[in-house]
Amino acid sequence: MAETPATPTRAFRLGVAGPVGTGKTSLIGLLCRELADEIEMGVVTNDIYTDEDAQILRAAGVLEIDRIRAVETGACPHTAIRDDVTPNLIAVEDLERDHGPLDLVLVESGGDNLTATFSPALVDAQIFVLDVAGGGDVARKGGPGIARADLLVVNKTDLAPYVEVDVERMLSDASDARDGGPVIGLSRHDQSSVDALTDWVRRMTLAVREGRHTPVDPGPMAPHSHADEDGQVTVHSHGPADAHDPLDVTHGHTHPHEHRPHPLAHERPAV
Ligand SMILES: Nc1nc2c(ncn2[C@@H]2O[C@H](COP(=O)(O)OP(=O)(O)OP(=O)(O)O)[C@@H](O)[C@H]2O)c(=O)[nH]1
Ligand SMILES: [Mg+2]
Repeated sequence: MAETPATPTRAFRLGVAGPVGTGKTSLIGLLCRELADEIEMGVVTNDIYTDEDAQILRAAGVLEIDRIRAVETGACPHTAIRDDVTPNLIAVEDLERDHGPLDLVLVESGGDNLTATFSPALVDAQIFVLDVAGGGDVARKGGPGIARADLLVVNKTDLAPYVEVDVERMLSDASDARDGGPVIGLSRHDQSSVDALTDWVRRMTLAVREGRHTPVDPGPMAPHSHADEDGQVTVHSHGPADAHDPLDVTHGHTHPHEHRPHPLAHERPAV
């Protein structure tokens, strides 16, 4: 894939966000296992205080160890993927310098709540991951990631019978919440669902490579709270990525007002 004349100067950056424990690292591990023989890949993980996710992926042996890099985000995992993306951009660029040319760099956000969205300044497209264990209603409840990520994955469908979730219903609710945007039900135990995911990633990688994909901002996160390292709980919101003044170091943390969705938020990607 790296030999095509239309090869862009940098890799396709694909973000993976979603609530804690829904299976973001597992999904990235699956993609590495399935695709690393055909495309050149790298991974950047974000954890609040550790590099645990990077270590899990390295231990799984799905990718050369040095192609998996960790960013420690500090108290608010959203900031690192939305407001100050510099540490992540540096990690991606270091990967490309050390192992390039790469076709695809996967960036995992720190797991948090339903509100996480990547800035288009960091990624070209994003996957939002839910799981059936979070409840069949979650997809219907919406949020910027559920509604407007480039792909919504409903993971761990194998667990549905144990948590009494009707997967078909959850998928159709998710599709409604996304105005028909792509939704994939996934289980690592169901190869056809893994194939659907890898097909989507292949098509998106090609679309980015051929200049057919325009990055879309799903919109800002809802106001939310975090306990800081000193135990203080701060409520804050993150603004539209394109409106962020990089010189304003207080942005998003001292004025907990809401922002309107980005004007491009309803455009659909090419695939
Ligand atoms: N049954 C089942 N379990 C899964 C599947 N995918 C992931 N898991 C399990 O879900 C748990 C959480 O998976 P992770 O991949 O660590 O989730 P995560 O979203 O990266 O978690 P954080 O980074 O901590 O937010 C692990 O125990 C996985 O083994 C699946 O398809 N089926
Ligand atoms: Mg993880």
